[in-house]
Amino acid sequence: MTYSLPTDVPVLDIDPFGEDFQRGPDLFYERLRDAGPVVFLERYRVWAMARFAEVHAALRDHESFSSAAGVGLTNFWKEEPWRPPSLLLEADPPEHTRVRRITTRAMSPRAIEGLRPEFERQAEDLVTTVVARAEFDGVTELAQAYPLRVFPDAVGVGPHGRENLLLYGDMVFNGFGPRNQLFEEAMAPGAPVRDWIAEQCRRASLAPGGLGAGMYAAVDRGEITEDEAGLLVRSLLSAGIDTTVHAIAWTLHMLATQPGQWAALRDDPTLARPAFEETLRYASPVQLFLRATTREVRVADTVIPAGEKVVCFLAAANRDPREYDDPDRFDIRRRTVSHLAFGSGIHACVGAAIARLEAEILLTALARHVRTLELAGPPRPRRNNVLKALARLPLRVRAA
Ligand code: 4MI
Repeated sequence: MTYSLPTDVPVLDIDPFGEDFQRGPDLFYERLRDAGPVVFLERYRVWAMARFAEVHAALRDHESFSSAAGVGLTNFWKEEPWRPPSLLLEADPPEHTRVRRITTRAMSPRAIEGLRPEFERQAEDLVTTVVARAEFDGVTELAQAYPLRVFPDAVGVGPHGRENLLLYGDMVFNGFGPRNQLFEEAMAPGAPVRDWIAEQCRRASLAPGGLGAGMYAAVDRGEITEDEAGLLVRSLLSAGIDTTVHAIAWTLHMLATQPGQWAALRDDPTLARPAFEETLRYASPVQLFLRATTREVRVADTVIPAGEKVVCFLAAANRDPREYDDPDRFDIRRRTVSHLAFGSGIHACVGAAIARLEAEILLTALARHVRTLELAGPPRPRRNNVLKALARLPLRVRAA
């Protein structure tokens, strides 16, 4: 079969799911932004936007840019998804609105603030342990250990088998990409992992009072079905671990490699939240998501036809010099008013406040207990189809 390429739009041979790109995306992002407000990626035959203004506008225009065809490369209108679609992430209004309301309510500011005492206890415990060890891996011992303790507890998942959450997260985030080697390797653990997740999503598995039980409370109010509640718990378990793991890992990375930034946080722990926010802008964990056009959509001077997938490069938008002053400078005192790491519009991250609470508490505990923070060896990136991920982050700390 031969395809024609669109005319009047830059056609690029960049592969955002390839090894070169994932090893160092920054120059690719610059090329994508500079090529124009909208480009066409030949290899996957998808459209793409990498500038802040266009990505922001597309995320807010859910009527033109649908999520119901999936937010990965697979177009659910044409191809089979690897798992039943998420009711939240991979849905449009009005279906999305009905279930989004339930998750928003379960994660109200009051409910989240209620998590603080236990989150603080766990942070204190973990930070004391790593400080006593002096050298440790920031990825496994802090960035994974902390969310893996506090988040499943908050959802109401039992203590056993939590390693399955990381294996499942690998499936979810590599599953947004093409069926490349990363995709296949992530899916390899297969049914045992997916069955474990499905089991945790059942009403009987979830501790009373947790976020998971909150989804089933909506069943009892007659708002959703038992199966829908299970899928909403699946969303919590899909979205709630890897994203925060790598956001925290990258915050540690930035602080360990920029001593002035670490010193600023240590001397003023109220910079914990701004430090996390600046990391989200600078090293956005979710690098990209896609939308699908529901009709012909004009972007700048280009008309994208209906039914087309469009890559929204969140991470590139967050480094757009058209939006940010000196965007490649990491500065925790920068007052970032808005970044797109949590998305924007009706699909904006429903768990953002929990991620921020985890980060604030963990970084505050570090600032209190640690005097010096530095690399104890070379960090190792971890390839992933959509996440900016770290495999290893050797750290050395001296106690305060
Ligand atoms: C932004 S990451 C993410 C969000 C939602 C889901 C998975 C990943 C889901 O399954 O709903």
